[in-house]
Amino acid sequence: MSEEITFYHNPRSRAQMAHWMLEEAAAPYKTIILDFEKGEHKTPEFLAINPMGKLPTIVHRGTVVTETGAIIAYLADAFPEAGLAPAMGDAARGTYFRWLFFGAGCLEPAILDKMLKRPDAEPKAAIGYGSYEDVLSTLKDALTPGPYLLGSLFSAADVYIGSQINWAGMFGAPGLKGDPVFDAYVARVTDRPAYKRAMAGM
Ligand SMILES: N[C@@H](CCC(=O)N[C@@H](CS)C(=O)NCC(=O)O)C(=O)O
Repeated sequence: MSEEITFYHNPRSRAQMAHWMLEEAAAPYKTIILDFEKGEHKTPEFLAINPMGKLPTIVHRGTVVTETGAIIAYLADAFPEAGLAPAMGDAARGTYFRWLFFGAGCLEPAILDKMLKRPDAEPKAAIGYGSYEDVLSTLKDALTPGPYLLGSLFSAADVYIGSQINWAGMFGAPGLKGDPVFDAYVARVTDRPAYKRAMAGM
């Protein structure tokens, strides 16, 4: 079984987060770029791998992993020598999972609803992320004093949350760029060599 990961990628997509994580984990991988314009992500061959026809997608040891948060968490566990997740049994793993799932279940839908100018859904109590403002202030508290979501330990959760805060800030989501906590966090995580390698390779 090949140790090399096959990484289905498109640089103008969420796959950038997986790319950064592959670099952080120092994982062996080969990249296959799928061109959205040409519909390469909707071919029968790719749909047989990921029936959603979406990126990122990885295949490792014959196993398909989709969903950006799952890929990031999987890679942290598959390459433990990179030290990107608290060890099994460590209570900090609870905090780590908390922010990983917050990234997928709260931050991402809150950002997308805001950027797509969707009207606030009702009833608030049934909306998993509550409100955009609550999501941002919760994250701001989690990053204070920082420097990372797990305090002094940089983890895969920072790859996921940091990517989203960076991306959403660049595209003008309110409350991010210009905020001292988020600005310092984004500057810190995007200064990492693995981030720079991923962005240079796109
Ligand atoms: N829930 C997925 C979403 C993946 C996703 O929507 N990817 C977009 C690119 S950012 C995509 O592949 N879009 C192509 C399409 O649906 O046609 C995840 O978190 O990875």
